Amino acid sequence: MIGIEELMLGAPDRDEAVRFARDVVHGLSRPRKATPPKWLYDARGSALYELICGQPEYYPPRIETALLDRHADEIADAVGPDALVFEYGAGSARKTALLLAALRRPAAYVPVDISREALLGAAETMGARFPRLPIRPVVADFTLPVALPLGEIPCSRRVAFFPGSTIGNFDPPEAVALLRRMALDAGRGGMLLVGVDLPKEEATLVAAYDDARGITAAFDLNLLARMNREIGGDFRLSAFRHVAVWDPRLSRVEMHLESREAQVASVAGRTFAFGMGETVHTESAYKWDPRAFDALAAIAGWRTEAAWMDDRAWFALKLYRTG
Ligand code: AVI
Repeated sequence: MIGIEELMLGAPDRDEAVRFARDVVHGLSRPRKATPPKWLYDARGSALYELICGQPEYYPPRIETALLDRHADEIADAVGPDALVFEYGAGSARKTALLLAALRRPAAYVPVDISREALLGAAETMGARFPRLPIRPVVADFTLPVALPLGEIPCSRRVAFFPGSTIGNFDPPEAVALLRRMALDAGRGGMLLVGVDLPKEEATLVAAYDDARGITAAFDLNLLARMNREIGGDFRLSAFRHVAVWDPRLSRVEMHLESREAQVASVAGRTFAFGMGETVHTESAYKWDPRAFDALAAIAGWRTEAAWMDDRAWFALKLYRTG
């Protein structure tokens, strides 16, 4: 395989368990229990997320893929030749193949992901698909500040690709901080192509995060199984249920694990009481009005370049340029 060299930035596995335990203890000690969504994505969580993407209720991947497909030439024209594409949280990188196939002579691909296995799998698939493309996987937690070694790779411009509406999983101040880091990584003349899920009818949104087959419920409950496995938890999974709610005031869908009974559970050497009906907030998925998202991106240093939307205005692909 040509051009795949893995770079390890950040902490090895043991430190990850320490960070997981610290986040869980901190999150379950709050008056309103909540845990950072990134811990949903262990190997099983990532596999379940892939299944979620195939559920009929979970519309974002289908619409985003269709938008990338339909507007590939316009995107390639706007980006120009010899661009380096970097991707925070690359995962399976399926949509990236569409982008790289559309671009003219892409200079390199730099996927960044916390999961070494997922990253190397994606790098191999992409290497087979684009044998002449230099691929530089970086193992790192992109939710923490990481300096990417992008300056060493010759290219005409750097393009951050952030599909899937993953930006919606960050509270607005965190989203600004992340977009700002992408702007710094992209540098002068850099671009950002980002998938943004838009507000819509409540029933559609709730169904997307609580599918009939229960895959999203299994994804959410897997967080408790992960705590049991990795940091000494004793949660009974049957004593909790997955709930998805739409908060129109904050324009976000929230995922919660709700305690079915009054109970006590231990994890990471600490004991926590749960009232009947009490919840742990495990993920938010903000649905951004397109103009409000432009304003958010502007705070982070991005100027609007172009946008593409489906007919129902459910999802947008937005292209920005550094100022
Ligand atoms: C990864 N992220 C964009 C998904 C979303 O839609 O917020 C995660 C997800 N959680 C439940 N379903 C999908």
